[in-house]
Amino acid sequence: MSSKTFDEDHIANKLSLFFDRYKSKIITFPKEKGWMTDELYMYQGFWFQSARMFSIMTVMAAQDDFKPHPSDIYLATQPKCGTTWLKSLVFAIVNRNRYQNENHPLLSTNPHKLVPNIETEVVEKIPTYAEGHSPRLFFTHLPCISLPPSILDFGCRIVYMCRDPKDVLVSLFHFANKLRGTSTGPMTVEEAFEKFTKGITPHGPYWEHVKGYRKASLENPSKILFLTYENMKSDTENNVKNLADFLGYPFTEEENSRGVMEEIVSLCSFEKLSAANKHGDLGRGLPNSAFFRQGNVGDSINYLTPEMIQILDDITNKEFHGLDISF
Ligand code: PAP
Repeated sequence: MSSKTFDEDHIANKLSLFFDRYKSKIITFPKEKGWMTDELYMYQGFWFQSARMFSIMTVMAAQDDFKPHPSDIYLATQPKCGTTWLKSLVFAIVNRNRYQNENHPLLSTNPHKLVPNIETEVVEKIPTYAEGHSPRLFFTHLPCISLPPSILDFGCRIVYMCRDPKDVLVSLFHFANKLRGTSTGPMTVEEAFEKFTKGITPHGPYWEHVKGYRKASLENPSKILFLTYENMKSDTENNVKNLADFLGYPFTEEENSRGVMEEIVSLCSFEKLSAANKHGDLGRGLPNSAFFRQGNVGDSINYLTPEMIQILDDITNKEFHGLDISF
């Protein structure tokens, strides 16, 4: 008898259905060796994984099958730019009248389970948080150009968070090595650096992904909020206040007097969330703890050489010139 659960069977069937649907297209795409999976495929100018839930297949299925609503809120990042933190903050802000702090879902459930991803929503069968909630809250790693078009046409609100590419590289390097099978063996920092600078990362090139959302946010600031991990770290309270205003959930005077915003900041802190996610997993070999390593700014200095840092800073300065992005 199979040891797999019903949901795993459902997911496997859905993924194989998508594989049949898209394989004739996928085999024509450029490919490169991946970080965590065998291959990355280039589609619409970006690299997508060949397997796992965030893959070229679920990206294409999300574009074909996902149905946005005008009132939806979308969170977007590249991997390792603060996804888990952003999901928890927005979930806590939007649902602050629904849950009490002592039995808040964030203290027992990984933020990735609380805010569904549009790439995986088309695969999962289990009812998600989004069902029966208005506004629906979704997350995506998709680049701006690859979003299902009605998200932008409807003028849905989007919150994008990016992070200093040097720290993204190092965070991704650790994450990938945690997830790589023993047969593949760990990758070296040099390998990771080479891939990253060439733009070969899941959902990369890093710089193109950021530029797509940055330009869209400059054109439409009332609909697309652009945040950086570093700024969120250095001034969490002001950022959370702005985030609540942008989402249409401003803190009231009465809430301010009760310190509700400060409670949300504390609930979503690295310390609280990492303690709540010490055990358990998201299924498919992904431990909850893999999303909590250090949560600091500037850890890259401990892994990258001064030459590597200089090269990455030079690329970033050139690519982001005139876009008013600083870390
Ligand atoms: P994902 O895109 O794969 O979901 P994501 O959450 O963006 O991953 O990245 C994890 C990073 O966010 C880790 O960074 P590090 O490797 O440099 O330490 C993780 O520690 C950090 N992180 C997770 N939760 C928080 C938090 N509540 N506050 C600050 N940083 C956090």
